[in-house]
Amino acid sequence: AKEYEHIIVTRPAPGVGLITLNRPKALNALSTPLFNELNEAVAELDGDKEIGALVLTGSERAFAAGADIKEMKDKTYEETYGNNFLESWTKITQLRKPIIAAVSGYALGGGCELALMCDIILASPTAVFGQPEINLGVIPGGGGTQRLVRAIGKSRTMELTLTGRNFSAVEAESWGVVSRVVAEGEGQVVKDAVQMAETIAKKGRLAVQAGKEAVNAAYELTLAEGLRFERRLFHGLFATQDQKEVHCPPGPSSPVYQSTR
Ligand code: CO8
Repeated sequence: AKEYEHIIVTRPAPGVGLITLNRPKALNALSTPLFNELNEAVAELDGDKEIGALVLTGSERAFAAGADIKEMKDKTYEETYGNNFLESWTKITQLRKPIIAAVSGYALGGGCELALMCDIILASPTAVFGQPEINLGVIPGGGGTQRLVRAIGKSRTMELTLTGRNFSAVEAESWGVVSRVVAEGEGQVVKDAVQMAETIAKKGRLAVQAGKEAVNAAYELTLAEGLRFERRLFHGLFATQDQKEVHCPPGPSSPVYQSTR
């Protein structure tokens, strides 16, 4: 496997790629060099036939404590607008395969936004989310205001964006930001995320890709358009080998489901 400076890429289970952010001294602060590596690793895993799902994680202490304040603080308007700063930080949203964020510790600012770019978020009880950008005289720039509104509504998003207060794993779960909070314990959130990724990796690849595409379409289309889009993808899956291999309802007598990937 390729060696990177800011991330570690491993394959902890069949069909699963695990990317670990690895800037421990800076609590995984996000920078353009880090995203260059992340984008390269994600593109490689997305194109790898052996891989069916990805997990993105940080350390016990921090998923990511936001954009690197040291890199950002002296930037000018000309540099940010002129060079479309952050444009390369959202490539992960173009991934075809599912990606699960396994969040432990701080997921602040860009860290929270990076988790929100993933398809599923699992949180450790220690997870702390927040959009503290207002304290730095800016606002979220990686989709926080938009993705949070869709996840938790306007009033809560306004409160979080305008006060900059953090929110806990329990709040994140009760609001639906994360799909669940896992049991306590070091490494537990990564273990659970890898297990979930392994489950997904065993399903028919085209069906998984279509499922992700359909759910994401719900963010952008009207209900009528979304329903038609879903139906068309559903119809299309009847052309796949995977669909032909499942003949009867699940149960003790059903044939073993072999995905063609
Ligand atoms: N950038 C750079 N370095 C950081 C960052 C950061 N965001 N966060 C922490 N660090 C560094 C600290 O400077 C410190 O380094 P050193 O030891 O060299 O001084 C080290 O990490 C450890 O941090 P602390 O000593 O502060 O650790 P504490 O446990 O006392 O505090 C906190 C942890 C509460 C997380 C604290 O570090 C903190 O408040 N960090 C900043 C959080 C923040 O404001 N983040 C938002 C940044 S703005 C942003 O993200 C814009 C989003 C852009 C879009 C991104 C799209 C994906």
